[in-house]
Amino acid sequence: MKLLTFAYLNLVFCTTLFAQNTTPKPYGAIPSARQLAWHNVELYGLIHFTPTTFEDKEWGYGDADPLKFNPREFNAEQIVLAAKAGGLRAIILVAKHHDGFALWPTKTTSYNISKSPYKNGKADMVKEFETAARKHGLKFGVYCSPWDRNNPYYGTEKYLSIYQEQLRELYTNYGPLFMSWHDGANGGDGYYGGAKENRAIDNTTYYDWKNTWEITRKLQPNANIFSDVGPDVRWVGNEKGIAAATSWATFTPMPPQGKNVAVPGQANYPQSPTGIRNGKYWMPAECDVPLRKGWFFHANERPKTPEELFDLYLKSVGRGAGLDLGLAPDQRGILHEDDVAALNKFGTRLTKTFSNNLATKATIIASNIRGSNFKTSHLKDNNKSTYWATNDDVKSATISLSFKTPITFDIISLQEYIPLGQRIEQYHIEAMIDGKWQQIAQGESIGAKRLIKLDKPVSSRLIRVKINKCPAAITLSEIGLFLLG
Ligand code: FUL
Ligand code: CA
Repeated sequence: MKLLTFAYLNLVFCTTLFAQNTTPKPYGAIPSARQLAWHNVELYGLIHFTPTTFEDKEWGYGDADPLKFNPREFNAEQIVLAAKAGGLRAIILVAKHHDGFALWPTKTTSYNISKSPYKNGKADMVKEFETAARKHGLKFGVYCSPWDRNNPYYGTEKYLSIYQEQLRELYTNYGPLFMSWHDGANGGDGYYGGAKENRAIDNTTYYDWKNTWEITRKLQPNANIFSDVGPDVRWVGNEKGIAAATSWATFTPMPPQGKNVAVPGQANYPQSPTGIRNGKYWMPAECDVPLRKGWFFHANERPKTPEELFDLYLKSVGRGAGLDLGLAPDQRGILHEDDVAALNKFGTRLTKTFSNNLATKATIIASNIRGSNFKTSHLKDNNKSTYWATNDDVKSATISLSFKTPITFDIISLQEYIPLGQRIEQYHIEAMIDGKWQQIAQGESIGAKRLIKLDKPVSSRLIRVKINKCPAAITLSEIGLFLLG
């Protein structure tokens, strides 16, 4: 009995001494609840459809006759369903582009949908998109261009209150928004109520972003504000749809030389694709890219192929960023058949590939386990909120996966437990091939998700993930091994 008590006490002592069952301390900047919800979306769409579509332009001058905006077959559900088939989990509607035409019956300007023949001027297209998106389980967001080439007051103080009122209308009448998207193009030539002139603004002060974004926070507290400089989601710095191979979700927006504030339109672009290791804020990148060449529909352009889209997915979502795919309805008011087909094939490929995680069949052991709350089975339970972690002083570790029979895979997926920050700085992956350990992949950043596509499929019974460098206890919430479908 005495011996047993001693053994028991010893066990308790050792467990408390060596195993840490408490949550690791966060490292660096961490995501807010609204940003975590954004990370779950991963893939979404950006819809451009205004009179500009009927002019075959990319930037409407602001003088298009609203009578031109007459999409006879407009069908928000067709567009939303095509997006959904492509694996998109949300859509952002350009409610007003640079041409200034509002797709909703705004009180702020007469240049809006009520002047178009569509539904005899009785329509609200923002509502139609919102309703269709929610009906099919997609989140909804809006883009309202700060630059307005139609508005006679653009450039004056009065326009700022018009713009802010437009945001208020959009934030009040269309349910909870997952994103409020702000482009950085502002100032230049335009129609401006007939003035037809060039109007320059000082973009460091004109839009009063601090107070303008207060409106977002107040009316849509869960909406992620996107711009060149965040504050929730930053522009990746290109419109190619790709983040850098090493990508950090942290960022410190910096003013360009000679300026003292960082605002949309003049961000620190060189570091946008990579982010900044140990940057001050959690500010993950969004990779925006149109499905076709332009953001608006042009009959002479073709959609990207499903293969190209999958590659972009690997280089955006697979680098911890979001992929925002531009969808351009044509003059009928629906997505072209070719776009529907491309989205459909892309979506099928995503489902086929990622629905079968071969790692779930593995026995997984790790060189260190923080405690029973952080066991290795958490790495394959298809649940981002459970994770494996090491003790505080263990900053490199090996996770070994063994299978009864060899598995064949060509995509590796790793996910950090990001509520505690982006921690891992270097890793490599090995597989036992022909009786020898061979390195099959290596990299630096992981973050929300890392997808690594191998040049050719690997067949093996033993795979190990080595985390070589981490400034704090390591956390990993999921490991996936997939074969391209
Ligand atoms: C840019 C705009 O100038 C383009 O027209 C497009 O809307 C793109 C998504 O954002 O800043
Ligand atoms: Ca998990």
